Amino acid sequence: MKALLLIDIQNDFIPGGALAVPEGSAIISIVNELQSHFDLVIATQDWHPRLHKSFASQHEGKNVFDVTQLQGLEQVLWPDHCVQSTYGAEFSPALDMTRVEVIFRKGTSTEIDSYSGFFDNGHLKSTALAEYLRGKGVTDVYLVGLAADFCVYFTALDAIQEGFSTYFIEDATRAISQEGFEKAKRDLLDKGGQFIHSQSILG
Ligand code: VGL
Ligand code: ZN
Repeated sequence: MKALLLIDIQNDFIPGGALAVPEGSAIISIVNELQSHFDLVIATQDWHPRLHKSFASQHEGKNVFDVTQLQGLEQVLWPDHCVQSTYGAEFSPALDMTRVEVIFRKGTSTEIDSYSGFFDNGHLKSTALAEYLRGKGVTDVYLVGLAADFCVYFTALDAIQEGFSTYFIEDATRAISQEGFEKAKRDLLDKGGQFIHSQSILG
């Protein structure tokens, strides 16, 4: 069983949004086309409380994109984004959601960030995504969405660690930093992740 995971395709990560990923909207038509080629489609949604500690606005004297410590972990400080029940947190209106069976929300604890769809950044709490996928008989996980160097990367890392055959559909993702993405890609390849192009699925 093959599952397609749509990672954080939300207004705030698309040009015009609070934490826009360059060319973020370019992936959406590909993602929409890919969906019918999978047994199961799920989505993740970055879903932060208004005063989330990953926001630079919550740290006096700090600026957006500064790096600090949070819960003993290195933390990039982001612009306020994906605040629960705001337009920025909604899925892009261009994204086809009709085949999405379930939405896993993440980043809901104020004190810790959560890039992966499986766990928070400290691996303290699980979202139960792995159990959900195994319960559906999923063996292969295909990843698309935003951002390639953060939430897609960390979701892929956990997918590999959870024992799923993990495929990163490179042209259906975009990164915040190209340099960060190259590093993430090397790491995933080292760990057994596979990088493919949507063409190999769409034909
Ligand atoms: C993300 C930074 C902060 C992402 C989420 O979806 O990649 N990046 N929150
Ligand atoms: Zn976030």
